[in-house]
Amino acid sequence: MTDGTMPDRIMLHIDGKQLPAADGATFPLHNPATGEHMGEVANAGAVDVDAAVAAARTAFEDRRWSGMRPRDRARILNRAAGLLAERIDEFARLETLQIGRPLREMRAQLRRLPEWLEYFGAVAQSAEGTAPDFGNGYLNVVRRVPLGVAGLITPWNHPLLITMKKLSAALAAGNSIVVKPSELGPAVPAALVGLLEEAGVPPGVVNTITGLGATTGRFLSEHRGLDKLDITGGTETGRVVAANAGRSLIPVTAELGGKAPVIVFDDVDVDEAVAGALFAAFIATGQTCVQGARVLIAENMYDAVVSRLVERTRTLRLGDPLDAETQIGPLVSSAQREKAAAAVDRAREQGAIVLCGGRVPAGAQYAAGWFYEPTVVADVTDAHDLWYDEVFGPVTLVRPFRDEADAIAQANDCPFGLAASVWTRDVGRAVRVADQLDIGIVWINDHHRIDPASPWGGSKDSGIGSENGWDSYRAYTRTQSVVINSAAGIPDWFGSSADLRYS
Ligand code: TXE
Repeated sequence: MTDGTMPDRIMLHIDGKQLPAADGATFPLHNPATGEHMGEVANAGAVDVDAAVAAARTAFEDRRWSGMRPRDRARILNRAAGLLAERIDEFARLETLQIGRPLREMRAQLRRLPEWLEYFGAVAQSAEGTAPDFGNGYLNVVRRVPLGVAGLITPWNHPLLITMKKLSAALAAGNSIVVKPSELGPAVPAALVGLLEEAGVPPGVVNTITGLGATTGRFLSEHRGLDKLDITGGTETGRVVAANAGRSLIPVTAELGGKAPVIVFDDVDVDEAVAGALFAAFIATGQTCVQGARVLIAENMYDAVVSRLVERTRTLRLGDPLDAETQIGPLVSSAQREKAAAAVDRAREQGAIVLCGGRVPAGAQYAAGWFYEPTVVADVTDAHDLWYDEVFGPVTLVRPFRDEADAIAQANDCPFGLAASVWTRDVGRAVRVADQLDIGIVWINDHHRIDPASPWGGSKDSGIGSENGWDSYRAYTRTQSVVINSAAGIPDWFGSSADLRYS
């Protein structure tokens, strides 16, 4: 439970109980806008991870949740959706305090989240098995059964949204869960467990272990008591977690980095294209895996779009993320700001031109937080690091393209393949371009849009599998094939008259 103020202590939640780490270890949580120390977070060690996995295993095996009818699970998930809807403002405030994203963004995002619980509750109720034709004398029933215990490792950039995407599919399918939220955004995922239990999810079914990636995250992903790993994070972390899943021979879903192109054709209005590019590039201070990080513009309108984009980028309002007028908050941490600043400095060194931003803003109000000006970089070539590397901050680049084929080639020239947006009024062109992009999510005349029913995942270094939709529900189940002999007598293979059905 929360009233929107940050608790002094964020605890582990294991088997329905709020607990400190067994060895009492904690780590501090700082407000990224002010640098203020907000509280201490329990730092789970190996013993705590074992306890959380064991609680989830017991809950799974005694069938307190997995054995419930999908309809009854859905009823509880719907109740949780109702409770969450009542607490959006408190949760949004907590998200803003811990990660520095403007409150108006957090409110808009969190208002949608009850839909994930409702959607996956409905999926669970309508999921059906199959009955393949096995041949005469047999009935084959293929059921979908939950996997068991799922380990969810979540990041800081959308702490509740990403936890919710994974958790609602996993829970609806009947699994038990251990969540390891990011050390930079643990408060809301931790508060969510209490809300789920209040709605009727039995204790032990959802457990939260807060802690650092290199210790708690590693212990969880190496744990042999899991049946599935699901991570959103950086690509290198994803490789480590996927390798651990491989060692345990369990399935993994990984939603990792991105470098989304925003492809602007010359049949769109300059102001609309610029509004789209700003939205793509600077929501969440650019800290999203689908950030519009490469704005590719038809060469005959390049100058017009770039000058308007720079003009509008300069007017974005940086400031206190709790202020309703603020459009750009701080970055989440000093490390994240250093990463953005280093990427821009390197681009400068390599010959790119910084058109606006590219520095820490001046002013006393920014001194204590991790602010960085929204930045637009031009003249980036494919010999520059900025062309390929994910910055994960308020930095985008602009580059012209000659024609449709050149736009597609530039968009695909990327180690990542998570998302893209295509801006054009020509339907045929939109379809042709989408078809040739090796990219998991393609928006036409929009960006960032998400729905619980719509798959979310990428190709190449952007990960494996997808969140949302039926596929993600199925990825939290496995098949069990039940083959029923319907013959009148039991066959006797080694008897005097072997049954020909076996030959
Ligand atoms: O992510 P990490 P960080 C990218 C983005 C960002 C970079 C680093 O480019 O700059 O990653 O951010 C846990 N075993 N994205 O350091 O470390 C960690 O505790 C198991 C993209 O915050 O990948 C956290 O819970 N777990 C992205 C989660 O992994 C480990 C979102 C993600 O943290 C672990 C965030 C380990 N060895 C960052 N090491 C997106 N796709 O949206 C860390 N973790």
